[in-house]
Amino acid sequence: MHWPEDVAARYRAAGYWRGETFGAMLRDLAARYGPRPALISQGARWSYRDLDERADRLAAGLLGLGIGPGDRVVVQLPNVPEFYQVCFALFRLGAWPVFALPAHRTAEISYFCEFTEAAAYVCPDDDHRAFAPDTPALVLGALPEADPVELPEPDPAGVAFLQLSGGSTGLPKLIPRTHDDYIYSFRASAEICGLTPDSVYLCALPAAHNFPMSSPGVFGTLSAGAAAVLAPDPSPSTCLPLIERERVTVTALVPPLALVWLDAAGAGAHDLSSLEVLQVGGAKFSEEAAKRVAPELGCTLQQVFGMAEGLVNYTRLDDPEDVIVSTQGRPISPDDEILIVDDEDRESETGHLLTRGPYTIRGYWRAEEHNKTAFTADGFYRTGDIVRRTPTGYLVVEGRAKDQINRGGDKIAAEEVENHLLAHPAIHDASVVAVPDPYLGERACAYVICRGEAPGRGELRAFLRDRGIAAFKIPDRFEFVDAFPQTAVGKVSKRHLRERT
Ligand code: J2J
Repeated sequence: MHWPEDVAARYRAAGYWRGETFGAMLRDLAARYGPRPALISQGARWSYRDLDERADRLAAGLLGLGIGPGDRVVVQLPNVPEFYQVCFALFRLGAWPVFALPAHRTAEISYFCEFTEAAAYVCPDDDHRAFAPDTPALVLGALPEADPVELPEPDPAGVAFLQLSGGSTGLPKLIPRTHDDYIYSFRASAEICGLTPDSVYLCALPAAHNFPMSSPGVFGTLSAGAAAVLAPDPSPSTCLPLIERERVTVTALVPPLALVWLDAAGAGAHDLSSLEVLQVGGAKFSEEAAKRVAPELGCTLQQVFGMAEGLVNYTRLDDPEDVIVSTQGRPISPDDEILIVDDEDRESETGHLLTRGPYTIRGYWRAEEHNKTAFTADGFYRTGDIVRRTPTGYLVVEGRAKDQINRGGDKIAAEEVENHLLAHPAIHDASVVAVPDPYLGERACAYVICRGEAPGRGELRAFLRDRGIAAFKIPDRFEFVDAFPQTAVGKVSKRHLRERT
């Protein structure tokens, strides 16, 4: 699962891995920036010192409940300061947050709790307890706190948390990130994004997602001594007033939200003059939309092409306009290795993106079989993305080989939804594919072969909702067919299905 020792030694020698833990980082930040604002939400303003002290008190409270090094704790919280308090408390204990998204329901949460043998589930309210009835729930507003205690320092080379993979398989995979590798990725990101202690980052996307967490996200913001403003939702009606009030300098969006913001900002009701950088990533941002950002919002666009498994690419703030609008950027690190290959793993101009580097995992957690195909023998991660590299080393995302739908940045593993559909007594077979959509980029369409009479579409939606899957995974469309087109080797041809729509 980890990097080979000689490679790790190289990353340390190069200064990427500094042997620093999250807990020590926050201690150091509190010493340097104590009274300055770290986290700002609608109801609260926490200084660096507040965050540091609250993390200590919560760590002591959790320890009192028996939570300790290596324990897994599923964390599902909205964008509130307590999210980071929980993270840092667990980091200090050496316990691992397992990051769930707010949209997750029983199917996902119970799976994470069971698969990770979680010691606890941190959730926003009592209603959420039902998602994981067998795991002790810790509810926001009643988190256990106690007088701080001395704790041993966790190993900086060890796992800090498990991040969620976008996934393409029946069950979501978990991504082990270490203190060393993750801290490097967001410190370097903060530098690329020009963050200083005077920057103000708005976290509009769900805090648990890798993009607003680390690219540079809230962790990168804190590492720079800057302030992070937490928005309860990403709508322009919530966020534009926050930008005006808190003088936000940088924020991150997925493409559909960027479109909505562009339209809302055009009305001119809010002073957005503080905004210097708008990051857009998570799904392909069309060149046409990208060209609107600078003139209409008066800030620099930064395209971000990243993944929770590691590799993150950015256009640089001083790149020429045509590079910013037409590419998805270049890697963070000089030691990010990029390979572009055809189906036979031969180097190719356009093809599958493979990558290896100082913050890209070498294997998913407890997924030995899957790792054999998701990684090459020499440790490259097969991203499942189809890219092209420009002569100056920038990547352009051209498509995707993995069996996934990218619904405006929300990732849906086709197989996961197909398995749920197959549980319906009237469904003989199901195949879920992406169909183009002008707003979301892609939507999900389920092709279904029924036994006898087809159930109604409303019934199928209700069925999936009752199975307890996140709402964004429920297909936007259902098409009933008699048979699926096949490939030469007799598999379902998703390419032909996509072409039907
Ligand atoms: C096209 N596809 C993109 C882009 C991600 C920063 C930013 C995003 C993520 C993220 C992240 C894309 N254009 N600009 O973790 O730190 C698709 C690719 C990629 C997958 C990863 C970060 N930006 N994608 O989106 O783990 O298919 O991470 O492999 O959720 O999103 O999804 P995820």
